[in-house]
Amino acid sequence: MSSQYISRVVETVKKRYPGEAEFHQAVTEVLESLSPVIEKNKEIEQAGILERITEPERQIIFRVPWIDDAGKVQVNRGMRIQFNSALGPYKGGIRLHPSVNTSIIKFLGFEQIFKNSLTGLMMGGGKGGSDFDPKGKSDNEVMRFCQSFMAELYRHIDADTDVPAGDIGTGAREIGYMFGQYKRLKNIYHGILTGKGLLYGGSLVRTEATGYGCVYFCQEMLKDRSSGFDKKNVVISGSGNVAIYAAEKAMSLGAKVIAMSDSGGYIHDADGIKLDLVKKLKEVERKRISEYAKEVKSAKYTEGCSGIWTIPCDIALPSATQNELDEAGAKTLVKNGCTAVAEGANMPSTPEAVKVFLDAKIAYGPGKAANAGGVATSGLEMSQNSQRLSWSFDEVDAKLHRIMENIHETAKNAAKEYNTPGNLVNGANIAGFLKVAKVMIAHGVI
Ligand code: NDP
Ligand code: 2IT
Repeated sequence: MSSQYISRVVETVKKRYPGEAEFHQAVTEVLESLSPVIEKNKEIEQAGILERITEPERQIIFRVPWIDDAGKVQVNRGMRIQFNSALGPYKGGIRLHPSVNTSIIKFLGFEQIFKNSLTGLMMGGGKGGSDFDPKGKSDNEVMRFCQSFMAELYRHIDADTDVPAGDIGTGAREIGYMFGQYKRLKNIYHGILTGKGLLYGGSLVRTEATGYGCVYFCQEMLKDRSSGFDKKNVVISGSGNVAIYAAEKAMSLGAKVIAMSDSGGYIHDADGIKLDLVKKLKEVERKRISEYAKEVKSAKYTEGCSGIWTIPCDIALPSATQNELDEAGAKTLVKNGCTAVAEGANMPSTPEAVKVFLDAKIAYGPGKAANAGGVATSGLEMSQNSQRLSWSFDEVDAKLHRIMENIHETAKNAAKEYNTPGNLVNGANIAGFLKVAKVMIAHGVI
């Protein structure tokens, strides 16, 4: 009965949004976990919760025209998907990457509903973005794009309505330009974005939060196996915001990070990655990771991304992008002795890869649980903005740490309660979903 309900809703989503492969993947993965919950709570089907939770409350798609440095008019497509506001204002990042389309933003927005629910903070789920590519653009071009993007988006967001933040391609620079344009258009100075600079309302630890949080989550999984990060070899894909601070925290706990990557390829440094150099290359100079191997003798650069999973390691933290770790990669990781995978990125493992990890019974933390530290700290930034106060680094870090411990505990307990002990995919989906479903029922059919 419950599985018929689930297949019916999955089929409706596929029919309504043909060709949106990533969105279908995310919906299927979450809904397939929910069968025992729907069996036990009949009012979920009666209230049409699955039909409603898979349909965004609002989708805004808009033109973003801007003028490049050569004086030529460029046009990108901007969007914001306000997916679910049962638990609070829509909350989620803005992705700037040429691959952005409605499927990608919808999958991210859908995942965000359950992730935000797991944080225990009052935030709904949403996501936005554009197919604009910040790579190779001048600061002025990025500024003109961000101003044009916000010239439409400002109508649809507010501190208690929808609060965007960073994601791939959107960092401190882009958030600054977007904040400035919002303030100018609305003549209001308040927390309409998170990930803001520390001088204008940002929170300490937000920059580090997703990476640190991912490592805190992984630590909890390892504790259950009487293990930890000390002296472990760690492979991290990506070399952006999430990857860099996952590496920093893993190293501070005694691990050796031996590989990182970007969309061009990966570096393997058996002596341990020199993170200061990665930060300089990526955060300051915006260069390619291949430059690392030119400066460090012990490092080898290999073109292409998927090979990174062939490097033997104890712990893998995929922190670049969706579907970057496939079945072959997962099998190789397990064969080479990897005992823990915690996802810094959103949906980096394909469904086949997830199955390999679950079947092998290694510690596996899905993105919506393991990378929730970023949005959780965004929630803390919103709290500080509302109070007009700034908390210290240690205070925010301690709160983040506690939230990640709680998410792990919550997912673990839900997995146990619904008869799949140790399966944090089911646990995170069930726990994240139940809270939203109960509130949607309380709010009536809207
Ligand atoms: P950044 O833009 O800072 O870095 C992204 C990194 O991933 C870069 O190294 C980039 O390489 C690589 N990458 C991006 N797209 C691809 C691709 N198609 N193939 C291979 N590599 C790619 O983004 P973040 O670090 O912020 O985001 C990384 C992941 O973490 C994303 O999945 C994001 O959704 C997720 N996430 C981010 C949070 C945050 O707070 N920032 C919070 C929770 C999750 P290159 O430079 O060559 O493009
Ligand atoms: O995927 C994510 O959780 C983010 N990009 C962060 C969202 C946020 O609002 O901080």
